[in-house]
Amino acid sequence: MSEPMILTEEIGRVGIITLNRPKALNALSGALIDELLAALRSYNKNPDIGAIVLRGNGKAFCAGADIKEQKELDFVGAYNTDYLKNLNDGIFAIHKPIIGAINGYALGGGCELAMMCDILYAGKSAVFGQPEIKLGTIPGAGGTQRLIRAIGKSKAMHMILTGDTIKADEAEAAGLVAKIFDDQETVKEAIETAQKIASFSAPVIAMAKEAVNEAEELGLKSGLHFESRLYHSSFGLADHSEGFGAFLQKRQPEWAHK
Ligand code: CO8
Repeated sequence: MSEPMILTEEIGRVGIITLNRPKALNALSGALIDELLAALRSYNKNPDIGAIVLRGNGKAFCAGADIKEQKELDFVGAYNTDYLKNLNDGIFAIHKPIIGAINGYALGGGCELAMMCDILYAGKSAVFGQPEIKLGTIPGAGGTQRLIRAIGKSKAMHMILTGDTIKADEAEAAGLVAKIFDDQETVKEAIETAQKIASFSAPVIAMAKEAVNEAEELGLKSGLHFESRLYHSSFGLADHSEGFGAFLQKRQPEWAHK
């Protein structure tokens, strides 16, 4: 029997998803993406899971779209099947926070997959890049859109037009990743942070994630309006009453909705 391309494990309220094609540096084949989305959707609807950690097995987080698979596609084949478009759409629909724990290469679609996560932790070995230009194509899963938001136009343009990579320390300085660690600590730290996030009220965490993500879609006025609406909605939750009451009574809150 062939190895599953995605491994899952639960620690407390955290679901850990591992890309498991180490011999191909976890390249994103259509089959791997289907398994990845199934695992994410399963955790998304599991009330025992509050946050998700995404990592890669072996020396790469992910080396991008499967080059052998993409080589076989022409324009019509890619267009008619919306090739790999399901990844962006599928991850966009996940309400629970996803922390990317990046060790080694995050290239092309791998860098784009990392940027689909909500928080990025990187090991010192991490290398980020959009090398598609060297293959005669361009980033196809958000690289031209998300990288500019993460690190600004000049650095994003430099990476995309030259195919040059950046290492973990530069990625942290540029704001692409939240924190860097020794490689062996990356996943552990990501899980600890995910446990912390999962300990808060689940609907409030989902609201916060949605509001932050909307900032990328909306102008400031609409974004502030959207935030205000969600903020006021949170007043209707039992967890709002509990959180404020617990603070005033100098005790730890007990969330009704985890
Ligand atoms: N696809 C398929 N196989 C790959 C890929 C890939 N992207 N990357 C590496 N592999 C395979 C190699 O072919 C090799 O297989 P084999 O042992 O059978 O020859 C194995 O993984 C190990 O790779 P290397 O021997 O090359 O390992 P090195 O340590 O020498 O080099 C590198 C590591 C630098 C990461 C190198 O493998 C490399 O440059 N890989 C390609 C990276 C790249 O160009 N990625 C962009 C791909 S295009 C893309 O992602 C478009 C985005 C589209 C959107 C995706 C949405 C989901």
